[in-house]
Amino acid sequence: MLSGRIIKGIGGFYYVETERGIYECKARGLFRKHNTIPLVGDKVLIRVNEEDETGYIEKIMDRSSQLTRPPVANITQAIIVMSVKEPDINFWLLDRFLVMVEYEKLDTIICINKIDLAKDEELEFINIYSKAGYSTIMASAKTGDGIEELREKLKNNITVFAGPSGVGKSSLLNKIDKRLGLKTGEISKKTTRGKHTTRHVELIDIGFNSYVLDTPGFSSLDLSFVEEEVQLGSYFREIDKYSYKCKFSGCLHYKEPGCEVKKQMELGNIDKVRYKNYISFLEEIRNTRRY
Ligand SMILES: Nc1nc2c(ncn2[C@@H]2O[C@H](COP(=O)(O)OP(=O)(O)OP(=O)(O)O)[C@@H](O)[C@H]2O)c(=O)[nH]1
Ligand SMILES: [Mg+2]
Ligand SMILES: [Zn+2]
Repeated sequence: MLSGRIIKGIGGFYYVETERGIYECKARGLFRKHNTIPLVGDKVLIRVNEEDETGYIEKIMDRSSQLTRPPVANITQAIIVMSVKEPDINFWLLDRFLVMVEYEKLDTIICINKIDLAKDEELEFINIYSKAGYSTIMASAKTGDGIEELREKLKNNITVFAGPSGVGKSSLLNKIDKRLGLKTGEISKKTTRGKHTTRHVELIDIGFNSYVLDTPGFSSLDLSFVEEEVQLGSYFREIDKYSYKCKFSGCLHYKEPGCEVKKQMELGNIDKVRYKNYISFLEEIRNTRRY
């Protein structure tokens, strides 16, 4: 048997990269029975049919991580891409992405693209996120700003690029590795939204022991994976940092007295918009739990 990694899945076929090349493989019925479906990113063992050079996936190795959206395994790092303009940055969505990657315990980088379209003072918001404890990169696929920094971060990682449609995920990847030639799209002049140019999930080998995953943009993100309201605060780094000083353990930083998080917000150490989004997500989780 030959070991490899699933880099793409289309219509029931899996493309497995091995030291002998890429094999088109089918999964055995066995997996469906046990409720494990092979995912892009999976390390697998395949049996190759020498006659037609196709293969069967015989075994899926244990996963170090598993995302549902996009469906992919063994990711080590997420780069959340937002554009500063065209489309305008959406903080509500950014904060939702951050909740997801914190939940998945992935290393996270916030990448703000299209800085060529903005004035310096329009980029100051990023301090909120670096102060909260996130790595940030300001980039432009057009001018090449930030590209070297991104390239450096990708080394020895399997990195997913996630973010809304039209923010420039594929454009950034094309700039990082000139050989990729990923399809990129126009922004609709009317809505300044992207038109979902990238349609499937594919892991791309860019050398240096690194893979990148270009993903189709999405405009919403369900938070139903957060099971308990009380967990939510731990997915906001700056809220998590102060919550140990709240008067009540299990404080939701909502209306409780003696709440350190609210105090730090008043002092300006926690951003008001981030806090507002926290409260809005908290209410959402609370309302979907009430049957
Ligand atoms: N001005 C400017 N335009 C950019 C930049 N990066 C990308 N664009 C443009 O933005 C549009 C969308 O870029 P894509 O790379 O297709 O965006 P995407 O995030 O991959 O979109 P989906 O695949 O639909 O999710 C294209 O017209 C790009 O030329 C940038 O840094 N500056
Ligand atoms: Mg794309
Ligand atoms: Zn509190």
